[in-house]
Amino acid sequence: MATAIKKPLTAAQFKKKVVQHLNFTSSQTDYQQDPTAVLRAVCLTVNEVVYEKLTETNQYHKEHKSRSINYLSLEYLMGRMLSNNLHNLDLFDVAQKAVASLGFEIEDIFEEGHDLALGNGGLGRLAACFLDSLATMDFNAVGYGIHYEHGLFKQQFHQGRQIETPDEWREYGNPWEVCRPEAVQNIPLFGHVETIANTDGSVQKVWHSGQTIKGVPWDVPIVGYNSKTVNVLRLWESRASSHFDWDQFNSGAYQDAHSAQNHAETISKVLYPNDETDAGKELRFIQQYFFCACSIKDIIKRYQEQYADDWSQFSKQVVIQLNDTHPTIAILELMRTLIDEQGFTWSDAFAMCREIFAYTNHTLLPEALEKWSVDMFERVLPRHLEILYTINEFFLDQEVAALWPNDHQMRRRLSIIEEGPQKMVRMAHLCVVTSFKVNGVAQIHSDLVKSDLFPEFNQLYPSKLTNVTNGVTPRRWLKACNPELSKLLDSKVKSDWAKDLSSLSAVAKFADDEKFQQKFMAIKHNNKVKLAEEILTSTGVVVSPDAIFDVQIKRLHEYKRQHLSFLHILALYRRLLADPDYDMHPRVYIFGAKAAPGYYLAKEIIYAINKVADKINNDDRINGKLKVVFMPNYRVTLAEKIIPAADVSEQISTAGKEASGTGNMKLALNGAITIGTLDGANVEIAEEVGDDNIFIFGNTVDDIKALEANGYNPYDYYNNDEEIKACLDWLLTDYFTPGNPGELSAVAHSLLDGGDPYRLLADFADYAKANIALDNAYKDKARWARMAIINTAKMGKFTSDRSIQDYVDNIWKLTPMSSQD
Ligand code: AZC
Repeated sequence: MATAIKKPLTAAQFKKKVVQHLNFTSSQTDYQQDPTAVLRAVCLTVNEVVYEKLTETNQYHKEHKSRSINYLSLEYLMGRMLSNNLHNLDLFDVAQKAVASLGFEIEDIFEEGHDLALGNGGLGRLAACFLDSLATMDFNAVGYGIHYEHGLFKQQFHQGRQIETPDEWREYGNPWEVCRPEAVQNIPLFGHVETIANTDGSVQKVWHSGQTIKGVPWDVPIVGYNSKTVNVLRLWESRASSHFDWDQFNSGAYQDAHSAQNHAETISKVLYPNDETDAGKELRFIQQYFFCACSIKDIIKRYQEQYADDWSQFSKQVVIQLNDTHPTIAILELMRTLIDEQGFTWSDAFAMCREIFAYTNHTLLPEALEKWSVDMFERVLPRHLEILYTINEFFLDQEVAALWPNDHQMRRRLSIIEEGPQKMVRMAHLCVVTSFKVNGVAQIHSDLVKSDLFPEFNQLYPSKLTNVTNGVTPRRWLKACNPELSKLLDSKVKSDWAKDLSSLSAVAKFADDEKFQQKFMAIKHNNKVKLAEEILTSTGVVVSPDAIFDVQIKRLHEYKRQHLSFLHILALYRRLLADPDYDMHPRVYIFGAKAAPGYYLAKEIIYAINKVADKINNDDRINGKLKVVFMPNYRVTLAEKIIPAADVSEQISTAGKEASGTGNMKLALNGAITIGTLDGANVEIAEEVGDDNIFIFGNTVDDIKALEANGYNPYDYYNNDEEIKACLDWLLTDYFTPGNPGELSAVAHSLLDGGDPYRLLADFADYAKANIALDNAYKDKARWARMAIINTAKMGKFTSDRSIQDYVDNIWKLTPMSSQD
């Protein structure tokens, strides 16, 4: 094991500091009944250690002039920070003791914390895992994003329907963030471009902006696990560049005096709750520009503190990763700065950008490939549009024309500007043209990026497109969320598996050891007991921990096919009604998912699941063999409770649609068995655990293509499969919605007249078959235990440390803080 970092505080010292903070920072003497005050004091105590390390980290990188990775992401799904920070600093036991001596359980203190939910789903959570790994591996990294006043909405169910309420994560402040007024930036918007002719015949462009917004940075420290590093996540908040109009206020126009301020502050007000789809709003476009411009200015400021006006080292010092196309405008902003403000020629500026930017693609769904109208671009960022045209001209005339001379079709296809009734800017094209590397997030996805999404770009730039398979941090997703299993693994694995996840393979040799199996499954059972209590509290449904806990947790989307599982639940219910002795091990289906507020069918799927759940959970005829719960407000904190208790992990997207998935990795790491299609990272999980330890079903990418080539017709399945027909017809009756027939018909219609766009009916029969195999496997306790152990043991590949190492080796080329000095 690597030399452990010395514990920074004893329990007695920790307690003393907590009490000091209670007394002197918060003026709280009567805190026995106030866990919130204790939480705050504990966080402030931890921060003392954190900020000292942050200063040392900054110092080190300044002295060593370390190259930095700058991760630009519109989303970060951090979850709660305290437990993770305590584990990473090796202060967990210390804090637990200290808090206990104050009369509190540490878990109750955690429960007082808010999730930092500044993201939607996989992409945002991936960014959070990457920050954890970068700090753990001692790399010089800054995450840049937006300091949303409201993160992802909170979800409640009212009579089965999703209700959204605003997330108030920092209504009363957030102990983890610190404002940095010394790094404020001013960001211009709108206006026009003036062309000035110089005496030497050259021209100069001057952008006269129409408005300026102030960007105020808030830094959230990112603590590495058992490492020297504390990095920062810098989140930009928008404010009016000048304070409200004092004269106007004094003259009595109170509302008008505030209006500029309101407008400016709207930019960082809310996270767009869309997952995968393009929001298509000017505000979203301005959000993107605002945070990119702030970040580029900040990156340059940090560089110039060391190198002043010597730009020769810039591309050696800085690499910028674009997390999806959302931060693409950063490219144009850097071009603009270099040309208009730093006197670069166009070619030098472009060459520099091509050394600095790399882009990660997270989805093949066409609706998620961002496009912005040229008109809007011109209105908001006139100078950037000009620069974009010059890049496009160079790209088409020099590069496309060289490979495909006089091929107008090809020019049209590859152009950054899409011609049509409304001209659009294709952000992904700009990314691919300018970035030096473009990666997909799992092997199958990266292959499809090359073959189906960008085949011509792959021809044009043969080594640009590559793969980096996603990963998850084992600190949060095993050590912190599943303490009992972590202890069991500690007892069998010599090295620190949380930092070297492949060392978990050592437990594979205990997969058949009866005693180990018992311990492993007893821990799973305890976790299920705890989750059953949580389910009772949040849904009122009683579930038995002896049942199979079958989990599907992710954003609600048709391509993820929650409705495939739903349809199968209907089929099981029908079988049980027809034959109360139908042979199946009792199963609890546990869903967690938010639907984008404007996504009609996703919301109908939630409603349908809730209505069917109501009926099934209260039906005495089936002897509790089947239960269905939809846990409200799925978020990182809830995932941390569900994942350790899962027996089965549903990863059932249509092949070719889920870029990677990361929940699949977290669940398998905690000993859940996957039932899944050959999609995303499921393919690699199957490779690691072996075919005997996973239930793969359904059509492959090629099968789906073949089905479609023959003309896919969902009625073929409806008419030929009696069970499918009966279940879909059932949804048209009032069986689940007494007195209101047809209330659940939207789901059925989408699968029939709607054309079943995600080919659910084509996979239904094989899914049902795989479920029977799964049920049989569960009935054999030793077999199931073996499978679960192997899953945990074989997840080494899926640590985000491995992903980060892949990025470092193949894309970023960084060196870690040396472990010697
Ligand atoms: C997600 C992908 O859907 C998921 O498969 C992948 O694991 C994850 O990114 C991380 O790479 N994509 C998104 O969340 N995309 C958007 C636009 O939100």
